Amino acid sequence: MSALRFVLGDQLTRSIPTLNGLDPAADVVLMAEVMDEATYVPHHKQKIAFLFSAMRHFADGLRAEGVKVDYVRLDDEGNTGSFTGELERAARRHLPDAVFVTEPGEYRVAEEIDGWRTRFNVPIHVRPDDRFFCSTVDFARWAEGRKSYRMETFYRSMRERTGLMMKGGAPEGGRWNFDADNRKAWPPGETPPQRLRFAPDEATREVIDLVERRFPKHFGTLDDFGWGVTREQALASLDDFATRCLPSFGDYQDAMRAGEPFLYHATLSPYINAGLLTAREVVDRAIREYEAGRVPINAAEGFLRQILGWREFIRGVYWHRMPEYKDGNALGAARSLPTFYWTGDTPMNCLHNAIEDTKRQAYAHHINRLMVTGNFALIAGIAPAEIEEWYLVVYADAYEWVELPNVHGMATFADGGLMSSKPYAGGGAYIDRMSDYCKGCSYSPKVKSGPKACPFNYLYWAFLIRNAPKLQHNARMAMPYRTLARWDDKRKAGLVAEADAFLDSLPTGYP
Ligand code: FAD
Ligand code: DLZ
Ligand code: SF4
Repeated sequence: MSALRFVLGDQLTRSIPTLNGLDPAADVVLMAEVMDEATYVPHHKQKIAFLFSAMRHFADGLRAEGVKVDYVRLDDEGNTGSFTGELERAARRHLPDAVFVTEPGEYRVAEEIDGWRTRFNVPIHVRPDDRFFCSTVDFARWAEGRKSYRMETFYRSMRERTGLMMKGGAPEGGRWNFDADNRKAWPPGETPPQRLRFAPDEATREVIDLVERRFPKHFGTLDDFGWGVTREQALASLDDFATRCLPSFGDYQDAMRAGEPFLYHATLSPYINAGLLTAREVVDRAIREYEAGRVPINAAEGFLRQILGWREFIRGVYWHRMPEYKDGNALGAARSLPTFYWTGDTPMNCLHNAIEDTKRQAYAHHINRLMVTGNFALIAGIAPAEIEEWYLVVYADAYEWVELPNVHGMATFADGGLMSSKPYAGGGAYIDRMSDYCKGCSYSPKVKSGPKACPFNYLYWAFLIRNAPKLQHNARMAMPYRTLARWDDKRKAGLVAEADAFLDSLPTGYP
C-alpha cells in the first residue's frame, strides 16, 4: 500500500494528521506552490515569500528524515496552478492506493477537496485538523441553541474543559478576566524591545526574487522581510517573546505608537497559523513563565485569552456559520474602499501609520487592526466584501478562517451582532488616549467639526445617526444615543453632510 500525503501551505506541522502513519519506504508527501493560492486574493508579497520559504524548509526537513517529498515549485514546468491539478499530476506519477490530506483552513478549499472524491479513482481520506483546542464538532455543540455567541462565555467553558490556569475548579487568581488591568497607554520615554528578526537565508532570497518577478503588483514591500521560515526560528521567536515581552504584554496590549508596530505583542500569528508553532506549545510556555513567577497574572491570563479564547472562538464561528456567514451586511454598508488603504497616503496620521506598518511588515497589532483601519471602515460604511478582501490580502497571518469573523463580525458588525454585543466604533478621543498618532496629525481629535476636525469624530456621529434604527435600542449604545437625543435635527444633518462630503472626496479603488 502506498499513500500520497498532501500537505498544504498552512499545515507545516510535523504532527499534522496527514502524516500520521507515514511509511517512509512506500509513501510520498506532496507539496505544491500554485498560482490559484497565490492569487485568489493578491496577497502581500511578504506573505507569499514567508509561506513559500517555510514550505521549502519544511520539505527539506522531511527529506532529511528520509521521507520522499514531491515538491512542486511555482516555476516548475507543467505546474497546473491548482491543488486539484497538482494532485492529478502527482497521482499519475506515483499511482497511490490512497490520498491523505488534513481539513483545510478555508471553506473555498474544503469545497475543492470535496470534489476530489468523485474526480479521482482512489480513496481520499480527509482528516480533522487536531491543532486546535476545540474541534468544529465541539464548537457546534457549544453553539447549539444560542442566538448569539459571546467569546467570554466560550472562553470560560474552554478554561473549564482544558483546566488551563484553573485551580480547584476556579480560575487562577480568582477572576476569569484581568482585562481591566490591560488598558494602559504607552509610557512616554519607554522604548519597546528590539524584536527578533531573521536575515533571509539563501532559500528565502531565492523566493523573494521569485515573488518580485511573478507578483510585482501585489501589495507591500519585501525590503524589511524578517520573518522566521523554519520551526527553529519560530521557536526562537516564541522564546524571545516569552522572556522579553510577555511580562509587559498585558499592560500595554491596547497601546499604539507611531513607528513601533510590535510593542510587546507576540508577532507569532504567522507562525501559529502556518503550523510552525502549535497553539498548545505557545500557551504552555506562557503558563510556565507565569508559574515560575516571571510573568504577572494579567499578562499570562490576557495572553491565554487571546489563544484559548479568541483564536478558538473565531475559528469555531467561521466553520459553524460558513458559507452564509460571508453574505451578511447588517448595516447595509456600501461604500468602496478608499485608495489610501493601499497606498497609506492620507493626512490621517493614525491610518497612515497603521497602513505603512502593514506595507513594510505585513503586520499590525490588534488595536491598529480593530480601532484604526477597522473602525474607519465601520464608521465610513465600507462594503464588507471590500474591507474583508483588504484584510485577507495585507497580513502575513491572514487566512479566511481567522480573517473573516474578525472583520465581518468583530470590526465591522456586518453580522449584526452574532459575535459582538456592540459595534467597536470610536471617535478620535480613543485613538488619542491610546497612541501618540494625534500629536503628528494635521487634524485635532478635540475638534468636532470643520477643516481641523478629526474625521473620526464626525464620521462616528454620522455613523450613529445613519444606523439609529438598527442600533439605538442596543443597551450598550445607550450613552451616545442619549447624547444624540439632545441635538437638534439641523446639527445632526450638518454632521451627516460633513461626513458624506469627506467620504465623497476620497479616491477609491486599487491604485
Ligand atoms: P498578540 O496580540 O500578541 O496575541 C497573541 C496571539 O493571540 C496571536 O498570535 C493570535 O494567535 C491570537 N489572537 C489574538 N487575538 C486574536 C483574534 N481576534 N483572532 C484570532 N487569534 C487571535 N489574526 C490572524 O491570525 N489572522 C488574521 O487574518 C487576522 N485578522 C484580523 C482582522 C481584524 C479586523 C482584527 C481586529 C483582528 C484580526 N486578527 C487576525 C487578530 C489579531 O489582530 C492578530 O491575531 C494579532 O494581531 C496577531 O499579532 P500577534 O501575534 O502579535 O498577537
Ligand atoms: C496562502 C497560500 C499561498 C499564497 N500559496 C500557497 C501555495 O502555493 N501552496 C499551498 O499549499 N498553500 C498556499 N497557501 C496556503 C493556502 O491558501 C491554504 O493552505 C489554504 O487556504 C487552506 O487553508
Ligand atoms: Fe487619527 Fe484623528 Fe488622531 Fe489624526 S487626529 S491621528 S485622524 S485620530
